[in-house]
Amino acid sequence: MAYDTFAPSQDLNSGPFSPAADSALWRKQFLLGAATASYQIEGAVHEDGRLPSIWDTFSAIPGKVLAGDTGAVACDHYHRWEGDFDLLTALNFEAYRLSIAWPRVMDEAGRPNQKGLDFYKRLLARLKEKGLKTFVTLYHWDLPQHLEDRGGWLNRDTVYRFADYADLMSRELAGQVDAWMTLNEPWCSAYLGYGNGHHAPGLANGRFATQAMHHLLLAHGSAIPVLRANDPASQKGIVANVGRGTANSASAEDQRAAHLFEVQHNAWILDPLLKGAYPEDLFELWPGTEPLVLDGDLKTIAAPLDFLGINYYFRTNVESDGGHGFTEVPLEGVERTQMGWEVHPDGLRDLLIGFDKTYSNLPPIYITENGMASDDKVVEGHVDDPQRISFLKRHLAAVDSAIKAGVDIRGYFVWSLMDNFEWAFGYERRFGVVHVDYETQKRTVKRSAELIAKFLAERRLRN
Ligand code: IFM
Repeated sequence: MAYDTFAPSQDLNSGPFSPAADSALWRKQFLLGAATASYQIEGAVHEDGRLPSIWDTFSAIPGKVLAGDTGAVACDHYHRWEGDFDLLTALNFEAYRLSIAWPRVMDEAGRPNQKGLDFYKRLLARLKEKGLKTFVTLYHWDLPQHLEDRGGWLNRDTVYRFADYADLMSRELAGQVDAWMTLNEPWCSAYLGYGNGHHAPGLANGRFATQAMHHLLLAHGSAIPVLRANDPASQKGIVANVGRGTANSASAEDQRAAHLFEVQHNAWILDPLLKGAYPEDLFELWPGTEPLVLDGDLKTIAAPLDFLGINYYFRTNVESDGGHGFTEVPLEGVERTQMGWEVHPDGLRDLLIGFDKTYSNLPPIYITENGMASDDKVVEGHVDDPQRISFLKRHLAAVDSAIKAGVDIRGYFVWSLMDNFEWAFGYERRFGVVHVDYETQKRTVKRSAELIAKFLAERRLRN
């Protein structure tokens, strides 16, 4: 597929990674970190008692992942984490977001796997020694396969298993975690995993998607009081990926289509979390897919949050499909990334300001992921990634303008610390600020990371 290319200007290529002088990003309290996820970096899928996850199963099926890639080795972070953490500090990051692999820490009977627990204890202890804030996601898509064999997120029992898992982890890791996130991007787990089958476990049924979403959100809501009881000093939240939808024309039908796009991508998750109800429009879009909701479920889901994690990547331009839905109309001549995703920083600002208006109880926000993939190459020991530098600058400026408009945003995590297993796209798509050579596992700091490190060093001196 050919995408509109990005032409780097001298300024974007080598200019300072410096927010404006009056930017909130200079404040010490605004956290700047890097994010990763277990299955995407750890590898070591058969070591120390780790059980198979749905991604081991799914990626082993021919045709599901580009080039037949799997997370079996990934960045070999399970063995190389010390060096990776040295990079984190060399780059002056102040916070690190990681996820725990559920199949590494619990066996089929729900008993702890000590070796798996010890791995994460060592990681968190080292991060604390280095003075980094620790943000820990409990579920970043690697469901134990034995739970999927019993219906996965379609089975209400998985909700209770998740609460047990949250209980174990928060008892074991209490005091080592600054912020817990129950789920990463339930939209992807539900829609891509059970609605269109692009992700594990690969099921494709609209009714499954809404039921899986309900159970995911219920698992989140059931875990929050458990986390509060076991680890009271930490913050508790959830991470939602949000999408900006814009209308292809000013017609009422296309405006409605853009609204429905955002209902499907954002309100589907944020309304139950923050209003205790699913948006009615959702079922206009997908008639007959209402999930089975038991008394009290929505109250559980709407448990108060200490923060909301927002992941943002791109905008989608849509028009009415002539019925109750929308179809994408890709814009011509716009800048895109290696994923084909449009670069649209204003979408982030507009969504943040919109959420602040829509939800009177919107908790403080962390941007828990933002970044882009490019086809980065090591040339004479260096990786030039001008588009990423420009992308990050513009998205940080969008965050800053949302803060200036009154949105309470406390931090930003770049996705990702290093190139990694990009799910159905395997290793081809490189999101890292550190390059990984998958043959040798050599890490090379990209130019974008050098500039972030410079900015953070300067900020440290000023504060
Ligand atoms: O790599 C993913 C991550 O696991 C979840 N959020 C989006 C990223 C880029 O696709």
